[in-house]
Amino acid sequence: MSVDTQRIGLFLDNAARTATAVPQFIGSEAFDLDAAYRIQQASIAARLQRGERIVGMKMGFTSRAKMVQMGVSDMICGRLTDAMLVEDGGSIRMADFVHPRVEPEIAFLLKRSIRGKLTPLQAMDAVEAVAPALEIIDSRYEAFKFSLSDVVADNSSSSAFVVGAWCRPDSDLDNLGMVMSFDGRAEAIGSSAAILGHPARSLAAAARLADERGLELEAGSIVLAGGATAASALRAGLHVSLEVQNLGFTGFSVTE
Ligand code: OOG
Ligand code: MG
Repeated sequence: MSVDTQRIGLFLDNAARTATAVPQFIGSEAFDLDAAYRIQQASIAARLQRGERIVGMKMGFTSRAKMVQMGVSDMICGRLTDAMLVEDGGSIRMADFVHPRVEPEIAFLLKRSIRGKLTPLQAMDAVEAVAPALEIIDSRYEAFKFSLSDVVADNSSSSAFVVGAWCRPDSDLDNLGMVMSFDGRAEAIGSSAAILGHPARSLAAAARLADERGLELEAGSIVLAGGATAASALRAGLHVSLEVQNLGFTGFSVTE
């Protein structure tokens, strides 16, 4: 059975652009993971055609909390574009999303391209800076329900992200406290250790996934290591902030 990856890619891109929920691909419409990454590529091509620029990659399902929340158990990746980047302290509009959620993450900035099989230490060697980050995920599927292939096709729910001030990568990242707050009250508390035991492992996995899927992770790219806790639903009026021990703060507001 051949899958029309181009058509589905444009369909999902349109769902994202118009903030419209769509049904999952089930039964005879279902496709495998290879097709899902080709669909993701087709949806990204549509963004590039509109003038967006790739700025990096996000890793998904790198913590148990995320895997359990979404009922999947494999790591995935998605692409980040400049249009998804929200200024630190800036705001997003609920109207631009279907049913957005937010999760606390750690971001890496690369000074060299990485690709293929690397140890976490080798991957860290290519890091220019690290920062606290909040990822706003927004599945285009109804009720935020999907199979692994569905979510990969939907660019792994990428929709927006906020990155705090960059820090030198010398502080050890292996067990940093992470507190995500809603209106100043702790909403989710975790540790960077929740991300594969150490976020550098997620970076090494990103290099491997990029290689497997023919993607580039060039110098200057941002890599989001994956949510350290389950994601929380957003609503208009909220102010969201994240403090990561030793790395500092980031945050944003939500309007209607
Ligand atoms: C898929 C994206 C997963 C993460 O950090 O684990 C992800 C989703 O949960 O909708 O971004
Ligand atoms: Mg994420």
